[in-house]
Amino acid sequence: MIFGSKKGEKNEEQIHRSLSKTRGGIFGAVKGLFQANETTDELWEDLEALLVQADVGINTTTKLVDRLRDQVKSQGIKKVEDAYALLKMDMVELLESVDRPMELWEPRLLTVVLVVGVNGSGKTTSIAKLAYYAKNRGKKVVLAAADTFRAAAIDQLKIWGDRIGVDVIAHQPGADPGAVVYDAIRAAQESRKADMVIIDTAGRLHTKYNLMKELEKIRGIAAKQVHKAPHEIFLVLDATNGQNALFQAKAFKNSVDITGVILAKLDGTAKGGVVFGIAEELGVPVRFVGTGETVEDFAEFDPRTFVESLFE
Ligand SMILES: Nc1nc2c(ncn2[C@@H]2O[C@H](COP(=O)(O)OP(=O)(O)OP(=O)(O)O)[C@@H](O)[C@H]2O)c(=O)[nH]1
Ligand SMILES: [Mg+2]
Repeated sequence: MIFGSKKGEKNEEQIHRSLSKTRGGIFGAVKGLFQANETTDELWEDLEALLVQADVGINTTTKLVDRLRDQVKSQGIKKVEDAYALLKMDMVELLESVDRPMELWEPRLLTVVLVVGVNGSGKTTSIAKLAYYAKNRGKKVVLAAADTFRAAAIDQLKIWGDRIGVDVIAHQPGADPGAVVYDAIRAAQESRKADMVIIDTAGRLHTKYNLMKELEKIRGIAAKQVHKAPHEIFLVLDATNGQNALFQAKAFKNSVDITGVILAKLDGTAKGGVVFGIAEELGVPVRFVGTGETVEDFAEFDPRTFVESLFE
């Protein structure tokens, strides 16, 4: 599978494999629409219905379909297959329009990554995957167990840390998450001589207000210790949650400056269209996708690979 992305063949294969349900289902049907003889109003209506069904979201669907219809008209496109090629191009363009340089791999003394998201979204697993991915790229990683709200969260992160051979800095359940972050950054700078700190945070507190205040505090602590930290704030979303994931994302985005999305459980959905809603409605790039339950099931997102894999 060579789509020509810069992220490598293994990466492409993982994205492709994780989209098998989506490809076999709704996007297979989208492809089928373009086997018609001509572009008709019915085609546009069916396309709209399928994209909404695929979790692309009404606003984003309307934009994509209106744009395509206008292009077909203004460019005098007659062949349905040309319209199909244009749809794919528009989809790639939409995803690329929110792309920007990733800070994660920029050379600096210490990179601090804050990971946020509601409980159950796949946050802890995604953190372990990201740590493992970075480790395989030669980075020394320290994990900060700053979800102190639930004892199980600390244990779970420690288990992952053991499994992938990455140090976890943790305090007791109920401890101040800010203190955990402070210690983790110090340990990374001093005893551990690490390149990257990845911070796990609570997904739920007594109130949403408390949660957002806590994230703000953690952010402030990191910023005082390390120049321009946190360098990335990744929001983990569950792809199987569709429009609900987008709704959650908006709530987080209003409080913290998310720099990218990690879309977990892409393999678990037959829809996959939420990626377009994230780009269009959040204006934030998807950076990584979770493609299964093992620590290796993780890929760097690439717009072209993603769009090609929806159909082919
Ligand atoms: N198939 C699949 N399952 C995943 C993926 N990522 C996470 N999971 C599963 O989703 C479940 C929840 O993942 P966690 O990482 O524990 O999620 P969390 O957000 O930390 O949830 P809490 O338990 O509330 O802390 C687990 O059973 C994971 O194995 C993925 O990319 N694909
Ligand atoms: Mg967790």
